[in-house]
Amino acid sequence: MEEQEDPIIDKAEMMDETEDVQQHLNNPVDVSVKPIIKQYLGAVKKVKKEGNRFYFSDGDARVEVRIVSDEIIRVRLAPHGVFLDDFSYAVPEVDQKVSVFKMVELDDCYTISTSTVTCRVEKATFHISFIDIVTSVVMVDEPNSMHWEENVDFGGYYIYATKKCQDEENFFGLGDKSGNFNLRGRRFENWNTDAYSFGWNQDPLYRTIPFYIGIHDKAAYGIFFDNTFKSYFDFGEEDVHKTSFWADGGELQYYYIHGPHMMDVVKRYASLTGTHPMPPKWTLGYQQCRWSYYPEAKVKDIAKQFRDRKIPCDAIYLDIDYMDGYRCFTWNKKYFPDPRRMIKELADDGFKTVVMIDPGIKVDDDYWVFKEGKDNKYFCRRSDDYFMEGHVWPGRCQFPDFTSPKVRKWWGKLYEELVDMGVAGFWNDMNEPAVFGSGTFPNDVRHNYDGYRGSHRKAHNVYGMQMVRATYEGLKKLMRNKRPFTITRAGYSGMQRYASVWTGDNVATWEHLKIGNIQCQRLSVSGVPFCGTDIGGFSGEPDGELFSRWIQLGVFSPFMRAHSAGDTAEREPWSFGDFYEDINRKFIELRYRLMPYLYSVFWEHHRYGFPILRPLIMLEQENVGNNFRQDEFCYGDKLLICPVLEQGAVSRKVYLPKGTWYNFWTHEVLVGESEHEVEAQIDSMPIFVRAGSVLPEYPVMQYVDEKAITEVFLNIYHSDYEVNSFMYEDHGDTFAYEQDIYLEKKFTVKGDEAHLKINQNVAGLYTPNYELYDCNVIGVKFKVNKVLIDSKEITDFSIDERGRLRFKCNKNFFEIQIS
Ligand code: MIG
Repeated sequence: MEEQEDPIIDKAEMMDETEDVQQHLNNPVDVSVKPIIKQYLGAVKKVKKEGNRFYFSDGDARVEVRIVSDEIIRVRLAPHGVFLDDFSYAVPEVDQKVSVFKMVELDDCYTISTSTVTCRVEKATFHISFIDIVTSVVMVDEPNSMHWEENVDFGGYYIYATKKCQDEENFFGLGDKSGNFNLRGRRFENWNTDAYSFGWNQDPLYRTIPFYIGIHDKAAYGIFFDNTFKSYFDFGEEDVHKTSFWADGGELQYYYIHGPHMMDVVKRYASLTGTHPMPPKWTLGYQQCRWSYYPEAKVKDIAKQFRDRKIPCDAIYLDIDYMDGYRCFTWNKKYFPDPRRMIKELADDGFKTVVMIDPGIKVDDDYWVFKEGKDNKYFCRRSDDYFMEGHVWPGRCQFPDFTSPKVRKWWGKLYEELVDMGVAGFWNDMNEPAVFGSGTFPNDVRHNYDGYRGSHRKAHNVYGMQMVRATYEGLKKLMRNKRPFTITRAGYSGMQRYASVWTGDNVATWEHLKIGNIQCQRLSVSGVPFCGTDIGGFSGEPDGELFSRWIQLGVFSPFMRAHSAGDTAEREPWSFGDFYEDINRKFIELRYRLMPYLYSVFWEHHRYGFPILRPLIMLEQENVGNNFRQDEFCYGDKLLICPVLEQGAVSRKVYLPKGTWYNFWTHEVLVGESEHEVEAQIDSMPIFVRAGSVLPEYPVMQYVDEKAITEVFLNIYHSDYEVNSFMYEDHGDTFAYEQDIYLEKKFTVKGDEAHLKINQNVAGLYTPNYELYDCNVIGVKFKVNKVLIDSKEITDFSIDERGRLRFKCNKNFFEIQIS
């Protein structure tokens, strides 16, 4: 943080903090007699600057404007002058690098400007607006925007903020909603909920991400309302001219995040809340789950069928039935007499074992986990000091308070035996938290909240995130330098630092295929990259066609797992007969072929904050007016995916964004900014590759790292304009990348009617084992005479039956020239 000179604030009186607090304490609000009244900010009377924070006061209430970075500004409100402790589970560190900012007092307002944004505070009305210095796009408070109501039931305040909703404005984000991608015209609630068999537009669902992106006049900005209480967003539903957000408690605190591109906003939100660590590479493989595979013979049979049928698969899941009476961290010895041996045998065959762990701990004095939790007072208690008890799978249960650092530490260690046995991944379910009957905990349950104590009203939405955080942090220690793999159902902003997510209990319908497709895109732009749906649908029965279409989409879900409820018919890739089995195999194989690309895209997320899935509007922000082609998206920035979501479809309409695109299957070249009807028989799905891409490909394997790679295919797509591609490589399962042990390769492709040039730039400390690239150059526009690799002519090239120019070259090449 660079210290700034205090700007001159002539007329503003410096405020005396102690006096303010004292005044508030002397006049406590008597909630028993006071009717609910909305309270508003008066005119700005005092201003004070402290480092990168500016305090504005109307004499009683105070507003803090904090310059987080050149592009992020945080606003907080203290109704009676006293701010809450500055603690957040979402944002580990508020301040980022700030270069220069400056406050100026004008007749009617104060302005605080960084190099990109001006925040303006009106003296008379206390309205706050943000003006993008480059595009002049604004986000403006509505009259009486920030206000509050005393909460007579619980104490504290209901807090509100209202902004102007521009005529042409559209809204995106909020992570876990099940309707159209564009949120305009709708109101939402955030309260983590076990939403079994949820439907289109059902709200709330499992996760809370109080972050949205507004776009108008072709420019985007973001608002992150970092409040864990039950919160609400209204995007012009109640009043088409207003956007509001409010919460049932806590502090009115939000970050304004500057654009102007949606990608900028998403990346900056990631700079606040973090990105997903690099996952173990095998977790990008296909994963097979069911409620539940048991006993051991069944698990083994499933594994064997994958190998016999040559359908790649990396993981098999054990749902709750592997436990002894649903007691976490135990085994049902009847079903699994020797889990260590079984896990080893599965591992020898290339399968990782992933197991379920729930938060509910069975009340049973003979059960060590319960006893430890009880003796150490790790379980949540009610306001009258009785334990919070509820029924879940094991029967009567108590629940660890994961918002306590001590409890998290304990919980993390409980995984020791499972890790030692070789379990490779952990699946945390029911952590909304879900309780049979009542749904969740009562509001009065108390939580440690990392020392900032509070009731369940404050802790509910972070309970799941703190559970999986405890899991992740514990595993990280237990596994030494290996990458843990965790999956969570519930979460809050920032959960991506600890876990992947699945979208919960969806349904085997075509509508749910559509919901899931949008949901994953929405999670992606809301900071949660490693997401996927239960392929096939959790409840209900898909037919072969629906299952295959879901597998096809699933290839392009960052997390690819088939799952189904116990009362449904068998649900493996071969369950629908040979015809569909072949289609499913072909697409699961595609996932493995694309592995080096998928892994590189993950790195781009981890390192630079790019989302993995990029909705079409992220490519063409000008097309946001409606839900235009919300079913298409890019995986990374090279592959455009157009899933088939209609029963019986044999073709579909696609829109290709700006640029030149190759049909992945046929290599046909199409020019963008146009619509096309493309063939999409059941054994195919339209995929397009951006011209100029270098798409690395592995040979098909039955599981990740089955065989040592001896050659990597490079699919090089001719382009008339210069295009860069990236490829990332590392050990695949360690944290060595944090010590910079990885390789980042940059390929540049540029061609014309007579030439094509491919450059490679390699940076980093990792050395892959293979020596060669098997190059396939697609779309060369001329008859090839000469191929030069680092200025040396090679004669060993050919044109194959599909017109591709093929040759091998050393992986360290610098320049390939084709003419
Ligand atoms: O009450 O563990 O969403 O994936 O198979 C149901 C059994 C509990 C809900 C999860 C689902 C899982 C199931 N669980």
